Amino acid sequence: MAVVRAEPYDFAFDPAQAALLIIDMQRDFLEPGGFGEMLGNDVGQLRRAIEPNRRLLAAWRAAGLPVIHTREGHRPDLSDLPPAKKVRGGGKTTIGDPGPMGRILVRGEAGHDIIPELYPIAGEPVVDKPGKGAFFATDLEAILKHRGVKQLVVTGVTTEVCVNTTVREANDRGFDCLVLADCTGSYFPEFHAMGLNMIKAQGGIFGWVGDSADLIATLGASGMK
Ligand code: C5J
Repeated sequence: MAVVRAEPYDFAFDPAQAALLIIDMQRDFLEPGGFGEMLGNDVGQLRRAIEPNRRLLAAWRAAGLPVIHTREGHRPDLSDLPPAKKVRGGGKTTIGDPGPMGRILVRGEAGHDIIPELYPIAGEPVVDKPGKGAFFATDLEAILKHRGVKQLVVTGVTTEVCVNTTVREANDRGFDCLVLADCTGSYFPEFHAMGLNMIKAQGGIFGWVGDSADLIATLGASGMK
């Protein structure tokens, strides 16, 4: 057991029971010219999380600990896309329509895939999820259970949407979540801050919030790097 500095109090990190869960670091959300930018969002707000994630992923892989990636998206026939999600926002271009990097949020399309900087390697499961939460309609819980995982280090985008939803789902299932502030991001800085506040409020009602440098130092100090 090692201690990682976090809020609202230090996180008792047990590498034997921990997995890194990287949420939706997909090209359409993060890359200039993608769907996120097409909607008028500043992708720079998300891109600042790439380098901290890249450093953490390298240290985590070097320590030999499990990594799981998620992608938000739908089957090409859109049979798993709720009609309400299809029309939400009332935009001209919605999920499943042709977008700048292929059909928007459709599995197999370029924009749906994970950015090259954090691309999964062999042995790292990729969980394709139709919703915001990574546990809804996926086999994530089974994957974690079979590997004996009880703690999740959670990173990715966006802080207030898919990261927050997943952390809440994980918390209700009995997982301890450490969310890394510098490895998460939102198009809206105020939502990023508030999304993290909501996790760590009331004595860590959904989990802990920390920083990648402290976790990497802990990985190094315990001889796992
Ligand atoms: C995620 C979204 N990944 N903001 N999706 O947060 O729609």
